[in-house]
Amino acid sequence: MNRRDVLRLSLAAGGASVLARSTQAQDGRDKELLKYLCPPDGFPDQLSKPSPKAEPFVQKLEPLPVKTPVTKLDPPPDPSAHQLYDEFLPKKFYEIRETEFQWQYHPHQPYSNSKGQGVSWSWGFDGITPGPTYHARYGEPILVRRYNALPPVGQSKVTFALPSTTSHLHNGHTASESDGNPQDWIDPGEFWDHHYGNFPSGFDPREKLTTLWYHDHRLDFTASNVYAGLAGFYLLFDEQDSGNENDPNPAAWRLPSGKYDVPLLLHDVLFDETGQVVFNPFVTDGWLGDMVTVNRKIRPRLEVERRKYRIRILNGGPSRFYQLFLSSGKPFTIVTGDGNFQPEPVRAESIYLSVAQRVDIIIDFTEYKVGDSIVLINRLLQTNGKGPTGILLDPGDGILRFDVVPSTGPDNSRVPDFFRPLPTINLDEVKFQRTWEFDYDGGLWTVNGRVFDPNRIDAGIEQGSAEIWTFRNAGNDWAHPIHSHFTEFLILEINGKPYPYNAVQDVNETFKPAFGVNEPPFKVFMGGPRRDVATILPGDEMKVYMRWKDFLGKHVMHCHNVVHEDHSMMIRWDIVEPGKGFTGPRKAGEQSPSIQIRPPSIVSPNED
Ligand SMILES: [Cu+2]
Repeated sequence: MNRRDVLRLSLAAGGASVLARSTQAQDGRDKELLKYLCPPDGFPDQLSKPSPKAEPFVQKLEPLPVKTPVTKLDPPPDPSAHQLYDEFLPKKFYEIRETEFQWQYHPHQPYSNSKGQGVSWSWGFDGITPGPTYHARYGEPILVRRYNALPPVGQSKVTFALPSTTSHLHNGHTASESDGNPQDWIDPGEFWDHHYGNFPSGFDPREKLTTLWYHDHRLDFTASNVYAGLAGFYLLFDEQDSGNENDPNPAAWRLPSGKYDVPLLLHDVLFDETGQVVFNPFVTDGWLGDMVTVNRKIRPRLEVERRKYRIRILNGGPSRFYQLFLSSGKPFTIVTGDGNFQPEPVRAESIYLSVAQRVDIIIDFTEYKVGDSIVLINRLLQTNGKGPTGILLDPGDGILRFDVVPSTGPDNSRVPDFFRPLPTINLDEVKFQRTWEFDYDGGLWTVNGRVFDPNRIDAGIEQGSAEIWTFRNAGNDWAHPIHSHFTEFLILEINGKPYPYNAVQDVNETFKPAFGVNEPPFKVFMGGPRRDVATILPGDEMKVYMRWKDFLGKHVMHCHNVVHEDHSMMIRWDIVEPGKGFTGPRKAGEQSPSIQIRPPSIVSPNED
């Protein structure tokens, strides 16, 4: 009997579930009842009506605009509304508006009209999707005032999403009140101030991040609102990753910069025959589109000079996982995973990207000739929203074509051999060990058997402490990309095997025969030793180390298959004062997860 059977029996014994009784007559009646609880059976396969055809690689990808600051905000921000405001006084102010508009996904009909204008109703920031890119710097705090300028319910042309919004800076080291917590939504006509301190956790330079993104996080409507277009990039620079490949400062790494630093946001989208975006909120498995878009353009092409580029790839979801390759078969040079610089560049032929994961890669197009075309392809087969199959398609779907053109000047960019060390793991800081089991119960996605309640605190975490969390996927045919706000995961163990700290070649870590392939004949980068998305494939268990510094307040941890998050795979955790940590609800007889002694199963990777 597996754990889920146990759960069913225990529910039945308590009379709590109409789904768990066993007689056949009962089963029939329960099925009848089920239609009132769950989406009705017999939904057409969501991809049974494919999107209208769109010729690939016909539209040229243009650079995303960079957000510019304003001189002042009226009314001025309220310092008392923010933690550490005086310590991190904003040096720049921004205003951004969430708006509705018609977007051009593709220049041909039906995606555009006869005049060549895009017809797809969309949401975004300042009239575009993805929204403008923030270029932020460590040591330069900013304040972003975000207006909800969407039409009210009933007037919006995007009918599947809710014009009630909150904007999360994915993995910013951000105080609760500026984090875009799912509860902190605003309605049309309202605004919210986000204070971004742009300092590394605990002022530890090893905690610095680079490629972040912002996206809607509205309670119960994250999937629909992000899918409608509410997402964009937030890039952090410092004196090493300075954003200037000609930087005379000897500390600067001089990675490809400016127009040679290209963020790419992937979303898979389904369209109807008139070119409008289709989304069904009653499909709770997850949502797939058959048109992979890059910066909300269907299969574009990017002209690249024959020189080095930094390409930042983000999987914006809602539910698709990718396994990326280059059509040339050449390996990627990977420099970051989930916004964390790898200690050293990693070479791998393939990149595994679950929802919300990012990689920064360097492609040196001098390895190709002018006139060459190289296609970024996805080979991972996924047939429903629950998770990928593990089967690799041959040759796979082309997402983006790089067309090599002559270089226009010298390439002074470099790729250093070493970036920065990872933050240390100090097990003496550990106050609690907690286990989170991700499952599917009674038609909903659950964490430890419960659905999200924004008023229930599932973990009280002491400010300044560390904890060890275990993520367990109780299912055998779905995958969960687990994301916790505010702080990063340092991986300790995957499926009982110690994870090599400072792993330079983080490859093939969870591939197993049961998941479709034996040992793949190439290296796969799965995210690196430090990440903010812990992907647990069927049956996986991952043990991670995390530490919380600087702020107090409420945050969340959730599945970043955002359809799972909305239905309702999320927990609330709060950072509380030192010495006041606590556990969430416990089953009768269950021990407190707090520990006084070092867990015997784990040896600190810093020690030898
Ligand atoms: Cu999930």
